[in-house]
Amino acid sequence: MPRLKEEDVNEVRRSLESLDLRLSDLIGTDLRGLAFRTAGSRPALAGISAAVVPVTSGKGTISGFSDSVSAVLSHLGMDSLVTAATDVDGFSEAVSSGSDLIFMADDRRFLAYNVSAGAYSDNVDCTARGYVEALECAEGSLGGRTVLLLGAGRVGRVAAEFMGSKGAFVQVADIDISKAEALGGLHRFVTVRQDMERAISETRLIFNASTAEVPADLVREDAIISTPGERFSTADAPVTVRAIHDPLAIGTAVMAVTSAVLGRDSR
Ligand code: 2YH
Repeated sequence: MPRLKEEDVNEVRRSLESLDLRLSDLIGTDLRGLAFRTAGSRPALAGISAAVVPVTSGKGTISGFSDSVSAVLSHLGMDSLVTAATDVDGFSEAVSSGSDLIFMADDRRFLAYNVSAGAYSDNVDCTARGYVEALECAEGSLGGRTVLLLGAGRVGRVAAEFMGSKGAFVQVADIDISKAEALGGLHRFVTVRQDMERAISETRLIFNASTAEVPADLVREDAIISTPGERFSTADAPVTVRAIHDPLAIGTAVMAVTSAVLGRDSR
Protein backbone atom coordinates (compact mmCIF):
# COMPACT_ATOMS: atom_id res chain seq x y z
CA MET A 1 0.00 0.00 0.00
CA PRO A 2 1.33 3.47 -0.72
CA ARG A 3 2.37 5.69 2.17
CA LEU A 4 -0.54 7.78 3.40
CA LYS A 5 -0.50 11.46 2.50
CA GLU A 6 -0.65 14.15 5.16
CA GLU A 7 -3.64 15.88 3.54
CA ASP A 8 -5.67 12.64 3.45
CA VAL A 9 -4.85 11.85 7.07
CA ASN A 10 -5.79 15.30 8.32
CA GLU A 11 -9.23 15.05 6.74
CA VAL A 12 -9.97 11.83 8.66
CA ARG A 13 -10.77 13.34 12.04
CA ARG A 14 -13.04 16.03 10.59
CA SER A 15 -14.92 13.59 8.38
CA LEU A 16 -15.82 10.74 10.75
CA GLU A 17 -19.41 11.91 11.23
CA SER A 18 -19.91 12.33 7.50
CA LEU A 19 -18.26 8.94 6.84
CA ASP A 20 -20.84 7.35 9.15
CA LEU A 21 -23.64 9.03 7.23
CA ARG A 22 -22.17 8.08 3.86
CA LEU A 23 -21.64 4.47 4.89
CA SER A 24 -25.15 4.23 6.33
CA ASP A 25 -26.47 5.48 3.02
CA LEU A 26 -24.29 3.24 0.83
CA ILE A 27 -24.08 0.03 2.85
CA GLY A 28 -26.77 0.33 5.52
CA THR A 29 -24.45 0.50 8.53
CA ASP A 30 -21.98 2.95 10.05
CA LEU A 31 -18.24 2.55 10.62
CA ARG A 32 -18.60 0.65 13.88
CA GLY A 33 -21.30 -1.60 12.44
CA LEU A 34 -19.08 -2.38 9.45
CA ALA A 35 -16.15 -3.23 11.75
CA PHE A 36 -18.40 -5.51 13.87
CA ARG A 37 -19.70 -7.28 10.77
CA THR A 38 -16.22 -7.75 9.35
CA ALA A 39 -14.82 -9.11 12.61
CA GLY A 40 -17.91 -11.28 13.11
CA SER A 41 -18.21 -10.09 16.70
CA ARG A 42 -19.67 -7.14 18.65
CA PRO A 43 -17.36 -6.65 21.66
CA ALA A 44 -18.04 -3.84 24.15
CA LEU A 45 -15.59 -1.14 23.12
CA ALA A 46 -16.11 1.28 26.01
CA GLY A 47 -13.46 0.56 28.62
CA ILE A 48 -10.91 -0.76 26.13
CA SER A 49 -7.84 1.46 26.28
CA ALA A 50 -5.87 1.98 23.13
CA ALA A 51 -2.52 3.72 22.62
CA VAL A 52 -1.12 4.91 19.31
CA VAL A 53 2.68 5.05 19.15
CA PRO A 54 4.25 7.40 16.59
CA VAL A 55 7.02 5.65 14.64
CA THR A 56 9.97 7.67 13.34
CA SER A 57 11.81 4.92 11.46
CA GLY A 58 12.11 4.92 7.66
CA LYS A 59 10.45 7.99 6.20
CA GLY A 60 9.45 9.17 9.67
CA THR A 61 6.16 10.23 11.18
CA ILE A 62 3.30 11.51 9.03
CA SER A 63 1.94 14.67 10.57
CA GLY A 64 -1.51 13.92 11.97
CA PHE A 65 -1.33 10.15 11.42
CA SER A 66 -1.27 9.06 15.08
CA ASP A 67 -3.87 11.68 16.06
CA SER A 68 -6.17 10.52 13.27
CA VAL A 69 -5.85 6.85 14.24
CA SER A 70 -6.61 7.87 17.82
CA ALA A 71 -9.64 9.89 16.66
CA VAL A 72 -11.02 6.83 14.83
CA LEU A 73 -10.62 4.71 17.99
CA SER A 74 -12.36 7.33 20.16
CA HIS A 75 -15.11 7.58 17.58
CA LEU A 76 -15.68 3.82 17.98
CA GLY A 77 -16.03 4.32 21.74
CA MET A 78 -12.59 3.21 22.96
CA ASP A 79 -10.43 5.23 25.37
CA SER A 80 -7.60 6.34 23.17
CA LEU A 81 -4.38 8.35 23.41
CA VAL A 82 -1.19 9.04 21.50
CA THR A 83 1.94 8.25 23.52
CA ALA A 84 4.30 11.13 24.31
CA ALA A 85 7.32 8.98 23.43
CA THR A 86 7.92 7.44 20.00
CA ASP A 87 9.10 4.05 18.76
CA VAL A 88 10.26 1.46 21.34
CA ASP A 89 10.13 4.05 24.09
CA GLY A 90 6.50 4.76 23.13
CA PHE A 91 5.69 1.04 23.13
CA SER A 92 7.11 0.80 26.63
CA GLU A 93 5.02 3.83 27.71
CA ALA A 94 1.87 2.20 26.27
CA VAL A 95 2.46 -1.13 28.03
CA SER A 96 3.37 0.42 31.36
CA SER A 97 0.33 2.70 31.32
CA GLY A 98 -1.91 -0.39 31.00
CA SER A 99 -3.08 -0.07 27.40
CA ASP A 100 -5.09 -3.00 26.09
CA LEU A 101 -4.31 -2.34 22.42
CA ILE A 102 -1.24 -0.70 20.89
CA PHE A 103 -1.34 0.72 17.35
CA MET A 104 1.86 1.43 15.44
CA ALA A 105 2.86 1.79 11.80
CA ASP A 106 6.08 2.03 9.86
CA ASP A 107 6.37 2.38 6.08
CA ARG A 108 5.43 -1.25 5.48
CA ARG A 109 3.18 -2.47 8.26
CA PHE A 110 0.47 -1.09 10.51
CA LEU A 111 -0.46 -3.31 13.45
CA ALA A 112 -2.84 -3.29 16.40
CA TYR A 113 -1.21 -5.35 19.14
CA ASN A 114 -3.44 -6.87 21.80
CA VAL A 115 -1.24 -6.90 24.91
CA SER A 116 -3.00 -9.62 26.91
CA ALA A 117 -3.52 -11.90 23.89
CA GLY A 118 0.07 -11.44 22.69
CA ALA A 119 -1.27 -11.19 19.10
CA TYR A 120 -2.05 -8.48 16.57
CA SER A 121 -4.34 -7.57 13.73
CA ASP A 122 -2.80 -6.23 10.52
CA ASN A 123 -3.92 -3.27 8.44
CA VAL A 124 -3.57 -4.99 5.05
CA ASP A 125 -5.71 -7.91 6.10
CA CYS A 126 -8.29 -5.77 7.91
CA THR A 127 -8.51 -3.21 5.10
CA ALA A 128 -9.11 -5.90 2.51
CA ARG A 129 -11.74 -7.61 4.65
CA GLY A 130 -13.48 -4.37 5.62
CA TYR A 131 -13.86 -3.23 2.02
CA VAL A 132 -15.07 -6.65 0.90
CA GLU A 133 -17.62 -6.64 3.70
CA ALA A 134 -18.69 -3.13 2.68
CA LEU A 135 -19.14 -4.29 -0.91
CA GLU A 136 -21.22 -7.21 0.30
CA CYS A 137 -23.37 -4.93 2.48
CA ALA A 138 -23.96 -2.64 -0.51
CA GLU A 139 -24.89 -5.55 -2.76
CA GLY A 140 -26.79 -7.66 -0.22
CA SER A 141 -24.71 -10.78 -0.87
CA LEU A 142 -21.60 -11.67 -2.84
CA GLY A 143 -22.71 -15.29 -3.23
CA GLY A 144 -22.68 -16.15 -6.94
CA ARG A 145 -21.74 -12.57 -7.92
CA THR A 146 -18.85 -11.67 -10.19
CA VAL A 147 -16.45 -9.09 -8.79
CA LEU A 148 -13.69 -7.47 -10.83
CA LEU A 149 -10.58 -7.16 -8.67
CA LEU A 150 -8.11 -4.52 -9.84
CA GLY A 151 -4.68 -5.18 -8.40
CA ALA A 152 -3.22 -8.47 -7.20
CA GLY A 153 -0.90 -7.07 -4.55
CA ARG A 154 -1.10 -7.58 -0.79
CA VAL A 155 -4.61 -6.15 -0.32
CA GLY A 156 -5.90 -7.72 -3.54
CA ARG A 157 -4.75 -11.19 -2.56
CA VAL A 158 -6.50 -11.07 0.83
CA ALA A 159 -9.61 -9.52 -0.74
CA ALA A 160 -9.76 -12.31 -3.36
CA GLU A 161 -9.61 -14.98 -0.69
CA PHE A 162 -12.31 -13.30 1.42
CA MET A 163 -14.59 -12.76 -1.59
CA GLY A 164 -14.12 -16.42 -2.54
CA SER A 165 -15.11 -17.47 0.99
CA LYS A 166 -18.34 -15.52 0.44
CA GLY A 167 -19.08 -17.44 -2.76
CA ALA A 168 -18.06 -14.72 -5.24
CA PHE A 169 -16.43 -15.33 -8.61
CA VAL A 170 -13.39 -13.09 -8.84
CA GLN A 171 -11.98 -11.78 -12.09
CA VAL A 172 -8.57 -10.21 -11.53
CA ALA A 173 -6.69 -7.68 -13.63
CA ASP A 174 -3.28 -6.22 -12.87
CA ILE A 175 -0.95 -4.19 -15.06
CA ASP A 176 1.63 -6.79 -14.05
CA ILE A 177 -0.07 -9.79 -15.63
CA SER A 178 2.26 -12.23 -13.83
CA LYS A 179 0.76 -11.11 -10.49
CA ALA A 180 -2.78 -11.69 -11.74
CA GLU A 181 -1.79 -15.09 -13.10
CA ALA A 182 -0.14 -16.05 -9.83
CA LEU A 183 -3.38 -15.23 -7.98
CA GLY A 184 -5.44 -17.09 -10.59
CA GLY A 185 -3.24 -20.13 -10.03
CA LEU A 186 -4.05 -20.13 -6.32
CA HIS A 187 -7.86 -20.26 -6.39
CA ARG A 188 -10.45 -21.98 -8.55
CA PHE A 189 -12.84 -19.05 -8.15
CA VAL A 190 -10.32 -16.57 -9.64
CA THR A 191 -9.99 -15.99 -13.39
CA VAL A 192 -7.59 -13.57 -15.06
CA ARG A 193 -8.72 -10.66 -17.27
CA GLN A 194 -6.11 -9.24 -19.61
CA ASP A 195 -8.51 -6.65 -21.09
CA MET A 196 -8.74 -4.38 -18.05
CA GLU A 197 -10.69 -1.53 -19.68
CA ARG A 198 -13.26 -3.84 -21.19
CA ALA A 199 -13.59 -5.69 -17.89
CA ILE A 200 -14.29 -2.40 -16.08
CA SER A 201 -17.01 -1.45 -18.55
CA GLU A 202 -18.61 -4.89 -18.31
CA THR A 203 -18.56 -5.53 -14.57
CA ARG A 204 -20.97 -4.07 -12.05
CA LEU A 205 -19.05 -4.88 -8.84
CA ILE A 206 -15.48 -3.59 -8.68
CA PHE A 207 -12.90 -3.93 -5.92
CA ASN A 208 -10.01 -1.55 -6.57
CA ALA A 209 -6.95 -2.77 -4.70
CA SER A 210 -4.57 -1.05 -7.10
CA THR A 211 -2.79 2.24 -6.59
CA ALA A 212 -4.49 3.76 -9.65
CA GLU A 213 -7.88 5.42 -9.95
CA VAL A 214 -10.60 3.47 -11.74
CA PRO A 215 -11.13 5.26 -15.08
CA ALA A 216 -14.46 6.91 -14.25
CA ASP A 217 -15.64 7.26 -17.85
CA LEU A 218 -15.57 3.48 -18.28
CA VAL A 219 -17.70 2.43 -15.33
CA ARG A 220 -21.31 1.30 -15.63
CA GLU A 221 -24.17 3.42 -14.30
CA ASP A 222 -25.12 0.67 -11.84
CA ALA A 223 -21.55 0.04 -10.65
CA ILE A 224 -20.60 -0.34 -7.01
CA ILE A 225 -16.91 0.32 -6.38
CA SER A 226 -15.12 -0.55 -3.18
CA THR A 227 -11.79 1.23 -3.32
CA PRO A 228 -9.35 1.17 -0.42
CA GLY A 229 -6.51 2.05 -2.76
CA GLU A 230 -7.15 5.29 -4.50
CA ARG A 231 -9.97 7.77 -4.10
CA PHE A 232 -12.37 7.14 -6.97
CA SER A 233 -12.89 10.23 -9.06
CA THR A 234 -16.64 10.60 -9.48
CA ALA A 235 -16.26 13.67 -11.68
CA ASP A 236 -16.51 11.77 -14.97
CA ALA A 237 -18.55 8.83 -13.70
CA PRO A 238 -22.31 8.39 -14.02
CA VAL A 239 -23.96 10.05 -11.00
CA THR A 240 -25.55 6.76 -9.98
CA VAL A 241 -22.22 5.02 -9.33
CA ARG A 242 -21.79 4.10 -5.67
CA ALA A 243 -18.21 4.32 -4.35
CA ILE A 244 -16.95 3.22 -0.93
CA HIS A 245 -13.68 4.92 0.03
CA ASP A 246 -11.82 6.56 2.89
CA PRO A 247 -8.07 6.83 3.40
CA LEU A 248 -7.73 5.39 6.93
CA ALA A 249 -10.85 4.91 9.03
CA ILE A 250 -12.30 1.64 7.65
CA GLY A 251 -9.01 -0.27 7.91
CA THR A 252 -8.31 1.14 11.38
CA ALA A 253 -11.82 0.40 12.69
CA VAL A 254 -11.65 -3.22 11.50
CA MET A 255 -8.17 -3.57 13.03
CA ALA A 256 -9.50 -2.23 16.34
CA VAL A 257 -12.42 -4.63 16.63
CA THR A 258 -10.44 -7.60 15.26
CA SER A 259 -7.64 -6.94 17.74
CA ALA A 260 -10.08 -6.42 20.63
CA VAL A 261 -11.47 -9.95 20.23
CA LEU A 262 -8.10 -11.69 19.83
CA GLY A 263 -7.51 -14.35 22.45
CA ARG A 264 -11.11 -14.23 23.72
CA ASP A 265 -11.91 -17.81 22.76
CA SER A 266 -8.97 -19.16 24.70
CA ARG A 267 -9.80 -17.29 27.91
O1 2YH B 1 1.12 4.51 5.46
C1 2YH B 1 1.86 3.70 5.95
C2 2YH B 1 2.29 2.46 5.19
N1 2YH B 1 1.85 2.53 3.84
C3 2YH B 1 1.81 1.20 5.86
C4 2YH B 1 0.34 0.98 5.76
C5 2YH B 1 0.02 -0.48 5.83
N2 2YH B 1 -1.15 -0.74 5.13
N3 2YH B 1 2.39 3.82 7.16
C6 2YH B 1 2.12 4.92 8.03
C7 2YH B 1 3.41 5.42 8.67
C8 2YH B 1 3.12 6.23 9.89
C9 2YH B 1 4.34 6.87 10.54
N4 2YH B 1 5.39 5.96 10.83
C10 2YH B 1 3.85 7.54 11.82
O2 2YH B 1 3.36 8.70 11.76
O3 2YH B 1 3.94 6.92 12.89
